[in-house]
Amino acid sequence: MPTIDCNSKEVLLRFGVAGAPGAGKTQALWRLHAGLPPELRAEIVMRAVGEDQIVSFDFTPPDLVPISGYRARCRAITVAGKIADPAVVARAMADLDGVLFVADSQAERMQENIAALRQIAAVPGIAEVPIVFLYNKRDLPNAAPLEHLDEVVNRAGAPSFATVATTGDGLAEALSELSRIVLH
Ligand SMILES: Nc1nc2c(ncn2[C@@H]2O[C@H](COP(=O)(O)OP(=O)(O)OP(=O)(O)O)[C@@H](O)[C@H]2O)c(=O)[nH]1
Ligand SMILES: [Mg+2]
Repeated sequence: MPTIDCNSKEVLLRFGVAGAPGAGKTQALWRLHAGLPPELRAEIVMRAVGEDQIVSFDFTPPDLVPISGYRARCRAITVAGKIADPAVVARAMADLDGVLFVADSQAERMQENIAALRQIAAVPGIAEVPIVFLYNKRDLPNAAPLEHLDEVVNRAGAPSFATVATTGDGLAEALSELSRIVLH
């Protein structure tokens, strides 16, 4: 559920960036940040929780008009690197308003994609939260066809975008779709 701050007249939304190890979550987060106009984004914040690190930044979605004087402030959140404590992921991914799921397009990574989907699906309340898929690493020669990803990771037919997180291709479109779904 969005948090409403009546003092600053802001609606706070939490977007989780989830996906298999090495799928491109960190790259996607940094590229999304770099792609936003500086006046619409705050600095990237890295917070250590035990041995794990939560990476996040706040932004105002572009092309968004204030509703009854309230502005949306969004926070993109991911957990960095090898996960030492799964409870840290569960906490970082709690109370989300939207999920960007980064799927690794490489044919041999489908089991890892499925395992990561199961992990996010286990977060309480997540079934009601809008999800947008990033079919990432489209530049690699061993990328599976998009239709294969639809079948394997996205049976429900949620919106999906072909992305290359290292160049930023497709990321802004995916974020803008998620913001649109969550805010409308
Ligand atoms: N060719 C290619 N490489 C990518 C792409 N996205 C990410 N990578 C590479 O894949 C590796 C993993 O990317 P990360 O962004 O660290 O992935 P991650 O999901 O954050 O990984 P963990 O935090 O370790 O789970 C890095 O070497 C990236 O440069 C892509 O679209 N194309
Ligand atoms: Mg990472």
